[in-house]
Amino acid sequence: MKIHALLFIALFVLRLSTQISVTDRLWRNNEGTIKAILNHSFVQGMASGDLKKKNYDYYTDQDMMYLSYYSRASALAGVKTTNNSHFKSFLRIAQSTIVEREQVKNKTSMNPANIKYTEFLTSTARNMDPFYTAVAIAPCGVLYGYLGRELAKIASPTTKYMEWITLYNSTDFETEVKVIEDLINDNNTPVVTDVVNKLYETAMKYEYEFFDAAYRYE
Ligand SMILES: *[C@@H]1O[C@H](CO)[C@@H](O)[C@H](O)[C@H]1NC(C)=O
Ligand SMILES: *[C@@H]1O[C@H](CO)[C@@H](O)[C@H](O)[C@H]1NC(C)=O
Ligand SMILES: *[C@@H]1O[C@H](CO)[C@@H](O)[C@H](O)[C@H]1NC(C)=O
Ligand SMILES: CC(=O)N[C@H]1CO[C@H](CO)[C@@H](O)[C@@H]1O
Repeated sequence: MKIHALLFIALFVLRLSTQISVTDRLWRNNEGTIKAILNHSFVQGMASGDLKKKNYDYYTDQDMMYLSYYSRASALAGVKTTNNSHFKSFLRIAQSTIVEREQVKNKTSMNPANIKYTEFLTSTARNMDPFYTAVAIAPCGVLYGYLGRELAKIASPTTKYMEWITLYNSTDFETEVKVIEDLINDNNTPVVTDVVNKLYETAMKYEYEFFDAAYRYE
């Protein structure tokens, strides 16, 4: 009787744990970094409006340069995948992040945090299976959706950064993020291995450094 009860509980727990998607699990594993990003003066400064315009402009330029690599990493994963549904998703992500030349004002060169992050994305896309590229590019989108929603709740109505907040708080952006999450969750590799965890964690830490570098720019 007791053994049956234990077995039942064990099966129930197993079922519960498998119901958590891979992306939710990765998110939970990185909550410390995510909270630190939300609390960062750069991010909070966008909501309050206290962030200096000079730092925001610098960030935007860095972000455009970043996206041009992000877009190519996704396209490369698309070229490598043999699954047609994944192929479409990767190309959709690549297409939606294409940066036009005039969008990069290029008053500055890429900072070390940006170089590190984009080299990480490029080498993941070159050297690993497409699934791992999906994991490496996920934190950027998932994080921005979260920041958009959180900042929308606390933003000063007069902040000059409302455009950024509404962009990432939008349902359109949420739909784009879902494309990336589905690539990960619909895969035949539903377990969070050390490699998967490390890729996600690395990208999330680079997200922190990216905001931090823009905040420190003088
Ligand atoms: C939040 O940021 C403030 C100021 O930047 C810092 O003093 C504080 O330690 C941070 N809190 C957390 C939980 O990261
Ligand atoms: C954020 O999104 C929610 C849900 O779509 C919406 O109700 C709210 O008005 C948005 N806020 C801003 C500042 O964009
Ligand atoms: C392609 O991926 C989709 C979604 O993950 C899956 O449902 C489908 O079975 C895969 N197709 C092949 C041929 O592996
Ligand atoms: C559009 C453009 O001129 N981009 C340049 C910006 O600066 C980096 C170096 O930091 C170049 O690699 C880009 O070509």
